[in-house]
Amino acid sequence: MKTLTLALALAIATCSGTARAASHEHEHQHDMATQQAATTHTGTGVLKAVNAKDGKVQIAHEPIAELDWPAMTMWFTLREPLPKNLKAGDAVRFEIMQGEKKQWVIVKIGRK
Ligand SMILES: [Cu+2]
Repeated sequence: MKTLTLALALAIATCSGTARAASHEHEHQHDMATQQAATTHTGTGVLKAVNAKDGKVQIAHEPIAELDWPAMTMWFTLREPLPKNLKAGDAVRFEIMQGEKKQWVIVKIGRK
């Protein structure tokens, strides 16, 4: 586990350094082990709006105790395209993790 933690720390350090230097969209792909080691948080809420072009969704989410977040409506970045069966108005359950630029990224989303 120590090796994995070190690898993750190095990956994060490398990532943020590159992200700052590059003006274009950062396209580095993490390997599977890194993704699974990163902390995700689960939330539930209602899908309010979808911006497919920019890969973002607006969700009125319920409180997320782990993050000390109250209920609120906010935009999240999608790591992958939104599943085709989801649309505005649907109750959803989602998993988020903090991205390289500190934005919150949905790594998994589906109907609640
Ligand atoms: Cu929020």
